[in-house]
Amino acid sequence: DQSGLAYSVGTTLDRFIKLKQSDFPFASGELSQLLRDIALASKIVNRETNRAGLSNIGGAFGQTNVQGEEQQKLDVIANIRFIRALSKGGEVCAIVSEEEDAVIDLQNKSGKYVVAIDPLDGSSNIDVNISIGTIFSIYRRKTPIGSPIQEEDIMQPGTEQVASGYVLYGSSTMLVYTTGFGVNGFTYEHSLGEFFLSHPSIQAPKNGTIYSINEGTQEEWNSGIKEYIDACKSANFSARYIGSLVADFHRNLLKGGIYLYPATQKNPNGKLRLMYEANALAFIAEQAGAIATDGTKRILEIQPTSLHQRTPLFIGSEIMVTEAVEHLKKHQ
Ligand code: AHM
Ligand code: MG
Repeated sequence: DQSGLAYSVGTTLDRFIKLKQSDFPFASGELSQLLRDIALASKIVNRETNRAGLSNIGGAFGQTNVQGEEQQKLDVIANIRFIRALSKGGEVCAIVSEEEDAVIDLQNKSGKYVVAIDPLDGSSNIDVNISIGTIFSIYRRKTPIGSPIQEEDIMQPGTEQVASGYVLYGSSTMLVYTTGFGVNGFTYEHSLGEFFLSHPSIQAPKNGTIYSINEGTQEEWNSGIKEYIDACKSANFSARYIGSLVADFHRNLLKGGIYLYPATQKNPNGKLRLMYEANALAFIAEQAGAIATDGTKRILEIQPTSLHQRTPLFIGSEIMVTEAVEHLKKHQ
């Protein structure tokens, strides 16, 4: 990091991104612009999220109906907003979204980046005013710029990410991202409409006392998971589970903890999606000194074979995840 002295807590996201461009000596600024596009879309989604409880009340904001969008569900709105921002920015050639069955080929001859995104994760929490999030991964396309998009441009393992991040729409709205040079978190200041650096160089605690798993599925766990969760209980750890991956991950990243979504009978490969949920958070976890695995393998090394493929996910503090994996291995 050549710009260490040039920013501090309170630096705006825009300025931070500009300063950090020196991390990529030959970069032309497109990745920086892409990150700004994502930040802008997240501000719009944040606005919609904040008034979600009112958004079915016709005319409550004295606004004209933007193509009927106010009447749509928030995850659909978020999808529209992010796709629009990514299409208009000009840096992106293809998008993979949780909300779309197929790859969106933007037919953009100059775009060199591929984005995988879950525009609004934690869908069961949207209608009940609980934290939700956006998760994104950015890849450089493999084939030459201007040529038709190929499978190899899309199906890249997480190790190939050039940046990833999430937005947490919580008690504060935060944007946390990495470009492979550590993890930084920004808090949104509503009245100024800006993200400010609030959590520089996030380091995950090596150990923790929080475990996050949907215990309602316990009858479907294998013996390794059962044993590990029993060990958490014997140690008097705290159970914390919001049911929004971003919120559960963020808390554990800052406080120390483990998030587990194992294989269950209903979801034999786990529930979470590799390309736009697990990979982005795994990149951030590793950059912050934490771990992400599917139980046998580093998440980032899984070669995707289909767009919406699922993976078991064990992510969080190094010591806790390592111990969970030991229990899993014992029962294999
Ligand atoms: P979604 O993409 O439909 O919102 O589902 C993903 C969410 C995650 O945010 C969360 O961690 C998990 O599903 C919760 O699942 P469950 O309700 O099975 O515990
Ligand atoms: Mg999701």
